[in-house]
Amino acid sequence: MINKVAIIMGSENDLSVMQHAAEALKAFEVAFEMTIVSAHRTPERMRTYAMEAKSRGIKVIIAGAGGAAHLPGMVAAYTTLPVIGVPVKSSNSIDGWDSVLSILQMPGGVPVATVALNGAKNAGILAAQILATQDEELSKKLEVYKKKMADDVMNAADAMQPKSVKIA
Ligand code: RP5
Repeated sequence: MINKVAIIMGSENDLSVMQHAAEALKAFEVAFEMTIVSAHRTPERMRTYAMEAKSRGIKVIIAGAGGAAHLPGMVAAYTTLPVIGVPVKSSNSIDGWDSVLSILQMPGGVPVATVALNGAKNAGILAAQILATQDEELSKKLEVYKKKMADDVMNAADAMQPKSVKIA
């Protein structure tokens, strides 16, 4: 099976956040690969990885990084694949805003679809939704997922409603 999504991260220490993207993709049975690609510690690996991803069959790249989080933007510079950026609150983050703004504020021309701080779950779901534009079976799985979310809310709302009290 060809991996359709690549999950990359700047450090093994990002894994506790980035694994949520992997879990989302697993839930929708989307084949993915996951590895460490550091923009500043392995710049040549980053360049090669980004340039070769498309020819290997990858359709979407999810890239997570913390602090001065340049990995998603630099990967986006080397590929025409959609790149989803996950700002990670890491050991070198000030408060997380550094990672958010580093990934979010890409100059015009090189987009990175940025999710919330530590929002790797949404990155996985968004990657599945991008693939689902060309995959009706996957689209149906996403519809089921959304329906379950709505059902869960309605069940919680029902449980919250005060039951009528019988007065003796
Ligand atoms: C970034 O620096 C990584 O994405 C990580 O979030 C952060 C800190 O890296 P480590 O020092 O924990 O390896 O490149």
